[in-house]
Amino acid sequence: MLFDIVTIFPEFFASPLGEGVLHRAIGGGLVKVRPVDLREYTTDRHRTTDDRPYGGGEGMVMKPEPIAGALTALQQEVPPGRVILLSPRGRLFRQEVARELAAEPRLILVCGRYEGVDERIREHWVDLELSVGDYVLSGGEVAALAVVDAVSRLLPGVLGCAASSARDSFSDGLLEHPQYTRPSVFGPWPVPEVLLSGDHARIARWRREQSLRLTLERRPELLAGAPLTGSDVAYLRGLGWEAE
Ligand code: 9D3
Repeated sequence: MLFDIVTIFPEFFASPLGEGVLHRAIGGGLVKVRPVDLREYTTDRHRTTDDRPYGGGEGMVMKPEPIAGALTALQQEVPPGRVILLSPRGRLFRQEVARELAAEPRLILVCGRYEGVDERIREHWVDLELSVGDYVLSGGEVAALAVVDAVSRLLPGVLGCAASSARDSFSDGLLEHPQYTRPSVFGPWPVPEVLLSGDHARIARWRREQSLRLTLERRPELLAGAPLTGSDVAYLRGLGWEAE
């Protein structure tokens, strides 16, 4: 899968793409990431990418011509990519969106800066607008990295079988159960006895109940979209859960 990232900070991506799972996926040829320097598509002496907003007001707006120039050049290549604008106004990027995007051969991610991009880019060039959450970032670059990372780990071969993304939290719609490793007693704190019991059915049930309890406590809205068994529902009701 190919990700093109249109940005005024192409160097931003070097270190995150040079470590860990993404680094190996790129090295193995499963993922290709190309930061595209927006300034290469400016035509003035100062390589200007932003300008003042019509109508007045604070801050600067990204000019349309360099972005349109970059997208025109990129879309000459085969296969064409879906153009995604990272923006605080976008659809919330969730695991479900990552799964949809993992089916594409190519994504072109456009990182905004300043107060935003000229609306005509959104209207005529952008296929999908994504936000990574309700907090203010300095620009789309950190969000673009989140998209590249979350989508890449869903591609066949990127994770080993042992780490398969099918077992990730969120793939079953619940928060993950607590994990422990050695030592079995750390200071005054022992590992829950059930995990040392060797009783795999009991361990599985304990983990499921922990997932359900944590999800009810911290993210109860997730329960409505999670596939729950009859015994899950019984357990949750015992904790006072009332499904709508
Ligand atoms: C003053 C109004 N602000 C909108 C909330 C302006 C503004 C703030 C920050 C406009 C752009 C930005 C830069 N942020 C992004 O480009 C961005 C973002 C984010 O800030 N939060 C969550 N997801 C994303 S994706 C791109």
